[in-house]
Amino acid sequence: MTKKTIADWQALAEKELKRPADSLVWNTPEGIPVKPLYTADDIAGIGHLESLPGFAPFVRGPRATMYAGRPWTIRQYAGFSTAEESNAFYRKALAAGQQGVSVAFDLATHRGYDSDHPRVEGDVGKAGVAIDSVEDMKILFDGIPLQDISVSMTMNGAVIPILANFIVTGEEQGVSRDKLSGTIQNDILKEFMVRNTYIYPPEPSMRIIADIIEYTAKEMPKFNSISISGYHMQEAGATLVQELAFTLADGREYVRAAIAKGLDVDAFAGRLSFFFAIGMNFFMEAAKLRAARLLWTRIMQEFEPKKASSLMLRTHCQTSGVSLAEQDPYNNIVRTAFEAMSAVLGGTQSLHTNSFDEAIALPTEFSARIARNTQLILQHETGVTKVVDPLAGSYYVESLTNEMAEKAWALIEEIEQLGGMTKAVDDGLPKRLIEEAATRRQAAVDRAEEVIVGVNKYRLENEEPIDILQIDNTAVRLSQIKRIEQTRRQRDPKRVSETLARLTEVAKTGEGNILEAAVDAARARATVGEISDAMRAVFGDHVAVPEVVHDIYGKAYQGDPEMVTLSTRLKDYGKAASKPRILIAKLGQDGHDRGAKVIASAFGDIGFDVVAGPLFQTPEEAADLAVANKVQVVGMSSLAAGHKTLAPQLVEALKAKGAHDVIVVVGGVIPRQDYEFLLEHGVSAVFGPGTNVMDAARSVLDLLEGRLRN
Ligand code: 2CP
Repeated sequence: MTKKTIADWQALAEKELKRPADSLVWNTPEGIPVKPLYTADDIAGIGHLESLPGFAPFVRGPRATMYAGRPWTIRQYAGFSTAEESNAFYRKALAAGQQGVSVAFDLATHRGYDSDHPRVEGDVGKAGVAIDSVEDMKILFDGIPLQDISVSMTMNGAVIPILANFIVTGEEQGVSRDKLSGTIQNDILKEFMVRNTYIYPPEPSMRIIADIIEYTAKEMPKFNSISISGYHMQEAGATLVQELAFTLADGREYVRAAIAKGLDVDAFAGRLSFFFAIGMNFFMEAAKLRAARLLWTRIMQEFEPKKASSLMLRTHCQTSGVSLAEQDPYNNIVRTAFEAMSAVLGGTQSLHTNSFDEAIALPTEFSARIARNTQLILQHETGVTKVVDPLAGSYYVESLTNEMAEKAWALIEEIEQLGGMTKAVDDGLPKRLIEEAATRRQAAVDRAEEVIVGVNKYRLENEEPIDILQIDNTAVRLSQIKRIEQTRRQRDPKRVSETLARLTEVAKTGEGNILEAAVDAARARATVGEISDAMRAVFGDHVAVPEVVHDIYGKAYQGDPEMVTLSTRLKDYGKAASKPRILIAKLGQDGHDRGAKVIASAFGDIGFDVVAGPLFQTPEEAADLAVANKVQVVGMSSLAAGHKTLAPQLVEALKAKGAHDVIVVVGGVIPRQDYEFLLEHGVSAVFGPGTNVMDAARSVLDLLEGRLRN
């Protein structure tokens, strides 16, 4: 048989297609043209192909035997309501095959407020467990032996009081801190970019991180001091290249901060860990993890470490939340299973698989079981653990690994030109690029150019609502307040104020370690809020200026008849009344602002006058802003389950200020079960997950025109 060439293949392909083979190229949001065929030519000359697992640059995995020696850790992120309820959930999960604990804290805790603080009324116990002091933390880990089970804690803003409480909980369980294993997220740069659960400004926040790295390097050798996270970037709309580049650039910045503090790179680098999202682009996600290891080794070589482990990227992964849909929710089980497989083929060390109801609410015990079992089935039934890095040598995956690495490296270099990630974050470039990507993607989904089964194609006519977990935040708040009061009664007030004063002093002078001082305060039973305030007194609060990108959504719809009709209607309305003005409001401690930003940007392009409100407002403050800006509509975006408390309060606050005619609409993660409640409490429309932005804009305009007619 004669050897066939690419030209032969192309000719045959075009005969089959009856059009050019190039028309099959898929241009991904990363700017990578994915061809229909990859061959040996595509991997010729790629440097990493000869590498082996366990050796730098670790493309094929950080351990020599990978899952054949020890499978990844099944580490499901969970937490809700009170410490008692979350503890019971963890114990059941561990008994059913989960291998590590991962704590989700509520937003009040994240932002350094005790449960009795007036700003957090809608947030207590909602998106995670409420922790106010060591007393709560002890209950959270009751019966969970901290010398055996590793614990991950997703905490960034209030990282000091939470880690201090964990250390003291260990002590009081009889486990000294050198035996504690686990991870603290402690990644503040991405908070300023996307996740928004910061407290202090960037500079003192970076100092806190360096102090934690110093303390854990000296005192907690089994503990990972940081989980440098790209997850939230992808959730906020970043492309995979952006996620990869910005995460590694963040990592480089933390290494520099620790070295600037006088630490030897080998003293801490082996305990830096990472965290990535795994979305639906199956092969590209696996390639991303391989490229991440390659590039991290390259970055770390600059610091000339002596230990091989200092060059090694170890990572946790979580399947993508944003890829889940409210519509036809059992599809989410399938999505998650594919994403999990991709994470595993990419060589993750630890994995969380989302539950199918997570587009709507926190998982129920039933959905959490399916999510956990997805991983157990992968580990025990599919055979994927038996062979190290089975994708190695694939023309496509190796080529993708190389291309992802090259593209991400170019972006990392751009960040360097700006002076590193702290400066780039300050300048706002990464945030802007991510928001542009998010808006572009929303337009692609709204236009069904990107298909989501059950949402913009193959949609069910009737959806049966599924059972969801509802948290009674008022009850949780009252029980937390009771325990805070009890703790305050039982502690020695002099010891509390002395330890807090010492913490403030360390924060002010820069002499001593902040975490060490906070551990003393936690031992004395100072609360999370008090420890946070002791530092707030010196560092102040970070206040972000809301900015919105323009002309992305509008461009995608340029000339589209749907857009033309809507814009004309808006102009006509403007002539009859005034240009429709909408305030996009974020209330409570919910910092998830992708939805709000995309809506603000798209509504602006469609023709609304948009006021983008700041984060973390009380209903009262949002109503003031609405009145001051003379808006006709307030669009409240809620992604953290506070809507049943906060939306009615917003409606009442507007009325109290005489703004009876302002229309309130609510969008975001709102379960269908809550629609009636919201409508009964003065909300005019609810836009749940998967809402097409053009449809939402039309509905708002319908409401405005209705008001005009009445
Ligand atoms: C691993 N080990 C092995 C092998 N593989 N030993 C022999 N042969 C092998 N093949 C060893 C490791 O060296 C390690 O020991 C121990 O087994 C545990 O393995 P590991 O790979 O370190 O796993 P891990 O303990 O589970 O740690 C994984 C991570 C850690 C990634 C390093 O940082 C982690 O667990 N991260 C989780 C982060 C997380 O859950 N985040 C939640 C995000 P040594 O330690 O002695 O070396 S919540 C997300 C939400 C959305 C949010 O943020 O808002």
